[in-house]
Amino acid sequence: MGIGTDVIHGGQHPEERTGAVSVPIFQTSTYKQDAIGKHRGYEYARTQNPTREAWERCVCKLEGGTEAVAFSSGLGTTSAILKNLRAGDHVVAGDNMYGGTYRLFETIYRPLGLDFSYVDSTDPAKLRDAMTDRTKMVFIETPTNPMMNVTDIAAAAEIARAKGAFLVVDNTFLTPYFQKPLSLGAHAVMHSATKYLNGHADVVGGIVVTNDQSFAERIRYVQNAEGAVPGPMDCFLALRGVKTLAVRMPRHESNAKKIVELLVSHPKVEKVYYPGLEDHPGYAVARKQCTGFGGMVSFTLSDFGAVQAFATRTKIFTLAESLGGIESLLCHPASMTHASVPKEKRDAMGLTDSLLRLSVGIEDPEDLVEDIRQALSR
Ligand code: P1T
Repeated sequence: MGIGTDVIHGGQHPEERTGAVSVPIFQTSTYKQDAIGKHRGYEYARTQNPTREAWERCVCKLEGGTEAVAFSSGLGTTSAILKNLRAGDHVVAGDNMYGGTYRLFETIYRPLGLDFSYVDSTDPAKLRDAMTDRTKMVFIETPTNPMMNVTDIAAAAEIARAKGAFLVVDNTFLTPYFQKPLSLGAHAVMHSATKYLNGHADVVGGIVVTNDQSFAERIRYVQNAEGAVPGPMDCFLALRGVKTLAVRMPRHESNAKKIVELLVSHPKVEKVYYPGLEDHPGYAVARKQCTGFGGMVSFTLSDFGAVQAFATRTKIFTLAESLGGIESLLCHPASMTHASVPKEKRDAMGLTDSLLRLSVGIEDPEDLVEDIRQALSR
């Protein structure tokens, strides 16, 4: 089946008793057991919930894995993934990723004994050099938030596997509509489902998909033992949201391309970061491993003053954290999503105070282009 069919039907079937076409919201914390030791596969809702199972099965199908495990946020998912490691283990991570992921690594897991190295993973040689005998995991975003750096997933998988390490790819920006990391050799792919998967800016959630049996068993165990599970209502909303993924993603992308066209030709814009631009350093790799470039665009203006002014002038693009929803958002990463990354580190990767990030929504493209044009011109 194609992905346009799988987003709607993947892992779902009409409900047994009534034939309800939409998966019901099983809003219950527990289940009646027929006798001691005799239940119907459902004991307690942290452990099993039919709405959550449908959400997991659907995303599992989309990413082409064997098991998907849902959590109450993207960071909750990353945290559960790290629970596969032990004190003393080493993780090689990309030098640019969501600021909250960096904060989780540095302020929660480093004090617990995990060691992290951050490298420019767009260069396979640098990735290879960072691997040590203690490296158990390679963790990358591609494209990255917000610098849009592209890592060759197949090359990263080969490097990780050669050392017996696990490759985790955060696929939040492109979704399986445009990129399928498991098919390129990653062991696990994760999402902030808060973003494109749900797509409507009304749920916080996360999910990881794998085709590695022992990882699947461990992460399912962590889900129940630690308990950062999504509620049935959120799973229902995410399941409803993902049904339109195959309609939304091409529109996000075509709208983004129109904005990029304007930005690259505008005299007030200094630099545009979008992997679909032929002069983007990751263009060739993106062409090879993705079927599209997505709806995220970053760019710089002359200085922080210009950025501040721009952020107050847009009428459709709303200044807010988050991304991947149907509505267009504007973010200043240095003070918002990446404020927890030290300034020297931010500046070194180009994440300066002059950088803005756009999550291009699915509104009418003419309106979006006009909004950016008028905000730049005043
Ligand atoms: O917010 P949460 O659902 O916990 O997901 C964290 C996360 C993980 N990975 C990526 C690539 C992300 O972008 C995020 C969250 N990002 C934002 C809130 C943001 O505005 O960038």
